[in-house]
Amino acid sequence: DLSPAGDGPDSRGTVVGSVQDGFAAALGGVPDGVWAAPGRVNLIGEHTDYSEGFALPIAIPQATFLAAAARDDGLLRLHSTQGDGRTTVLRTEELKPGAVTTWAAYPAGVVWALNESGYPVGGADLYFDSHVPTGAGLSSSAALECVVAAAYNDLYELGLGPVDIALVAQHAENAFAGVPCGAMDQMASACSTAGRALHLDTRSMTAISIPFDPEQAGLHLLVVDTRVKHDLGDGAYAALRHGCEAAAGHLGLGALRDLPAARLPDAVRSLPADLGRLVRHVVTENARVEQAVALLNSGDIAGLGPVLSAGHASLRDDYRTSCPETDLAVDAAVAAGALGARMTGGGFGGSVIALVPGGRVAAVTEAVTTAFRSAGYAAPGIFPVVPSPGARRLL
Ligand code: GAF
Repeated sequence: DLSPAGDGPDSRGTVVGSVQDGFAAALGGVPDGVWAAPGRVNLIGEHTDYSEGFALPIAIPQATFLAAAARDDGLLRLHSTQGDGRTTVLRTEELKPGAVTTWAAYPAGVVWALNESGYPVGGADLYFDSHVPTGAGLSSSAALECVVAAAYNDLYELGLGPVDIALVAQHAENAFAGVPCGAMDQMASACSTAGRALHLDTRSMTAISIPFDPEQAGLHLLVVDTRVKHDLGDGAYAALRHGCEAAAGHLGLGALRDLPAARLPDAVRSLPADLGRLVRHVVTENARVEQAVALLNSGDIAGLGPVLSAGHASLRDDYRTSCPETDLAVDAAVAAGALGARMTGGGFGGSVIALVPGGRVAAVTEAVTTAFRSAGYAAPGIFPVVPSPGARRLL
């Protein structure tokens, strides 16, 4: 189990030293380097990436850190600060989908995916310290995958760019760990830059970074971790993906991305109700990404608020991936002065983001905490995030 080491932003200097020390104690010797890859929140564009649509994520300060050294004997030795104290030892040539069922499937999957994708790589000693909360919808698995891909890229001089790193990481998650996710999380973890959001087109896999500095506009982006653990591998996510693919098939489209907004009412009428509401979410959500991008490009960050709230309503009513805890966090945040709020990530629990004027941060935090207490829910984790850099070498 990789539970979070802390909720606060990482102190880079401290973490680099501690993963070097952890590496020496658990695996022996000195690492060749230290890398980091972040988790993410998605501003808007949820459940669109497997319909070849658009998204607008940012990387968050919470990252997974990795001290790594190449090995020339084909062994892959994996150890995590958040693990059970044991080192997982695998042989790279024996890796195959389904063979690893613990957290180690994500890093081992990347090594397998590199070899599968025509990048011959060998073993390594890998020591992890993850500061991305798990099961919180903040992409802890993408961070784990991307940090391994970034380290291997340097250790084995593969010459991969950030998009290549993201796609290898996604391949690992899809084919090795067996989770049918889209590419948004890995693209956010691999390609983000500080102070910017990533306008993602998941058909062309282009990622254009646009300035996003809420603090300059007197605003804060708060994350509310509802503590309701979500799990993309539990079947509900795959069912949604299949629903979108089936709807596209009914409509004679390659992907829902290709349905123009003007044809939406007819398309919804022609489909069974369960598929129609999925289509309505995807088409309107893609439009909300374009709306949000236009707002950011014109410097109107506050204007994002209503777009976030409209996105949540669509996930709650049409896509049905919210849950009572995320709905309560959104409603309480908005009632206490947030300009807008929505669940972020896969849903069925996980986290909410809220765009909050500086003067209302304390009130929103208090209101959400009180609402959770009154409802008998576990205390949420509430913390601010800023747009942070993607996967990178620290040492
Ligand atoms: C999860 C998936 F991993 C992403 O690919 C994306 O589909 C997201 O849910 C929903 O937008 O994080």
